[in-house]
Amino acid sequence: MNKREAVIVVDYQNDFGDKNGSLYVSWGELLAPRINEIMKETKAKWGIIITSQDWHPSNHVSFASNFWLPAFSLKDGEVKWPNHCEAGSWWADFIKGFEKSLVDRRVLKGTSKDIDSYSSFGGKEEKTLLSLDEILKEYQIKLLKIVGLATEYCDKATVMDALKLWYEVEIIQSAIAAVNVHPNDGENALEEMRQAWAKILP
Ligand code: VGL
Ligand code: ZN
Repeated sequence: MNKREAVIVVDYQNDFGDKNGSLYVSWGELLAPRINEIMKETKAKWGIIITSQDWHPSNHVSFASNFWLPAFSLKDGEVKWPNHCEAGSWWADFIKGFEKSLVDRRVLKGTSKDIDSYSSFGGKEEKTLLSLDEILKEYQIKLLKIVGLATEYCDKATVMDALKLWYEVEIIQSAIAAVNVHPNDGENALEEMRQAWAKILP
């Protein structure tokens, strides 16, 4: 039998995929058909689909506005972002065209004021408070297919955590996109993931 697999759809949310989103990732909204296709392939093999969502309070530690700093400034070596993905807002909802009816489980992350998590593994399911790792163990999942946004932040952090937890990891290049605050950030992140033994698939 094949290894049980899951698709992790990372932060496929309006703030990253709407042209007026505060952290718009170019082409982000165009990934929906490809992400849907990957989800269907996995479901056909009895795999499961899990989403993560950035879900921040308005006083969140990652927001530049809470330090009276301009967006994208560095503080203690970390990027401070424009306000994004505020819990319950339309901006935190899934991007149009994404087939949310295929989703089995949802985790939310960055939900408390002082804690941020780029990685989906920092997320918890709202009702059960189960972590992503606990959910995956429940289904005996061994192989993860990572899709969603953005390549060099939440995708990379999720891939690195997954590898540390001994999952087999595939990242699907046609189903991710980079913010590119600096021009080659996306490319560099892919190279780092490759060197950490993630499989990069077209
Ligand atoms: C993300 C910046 C801030 C992401 C989340 O989903 O990649 N990037 N919060
Ligand atoms: Zn965030």
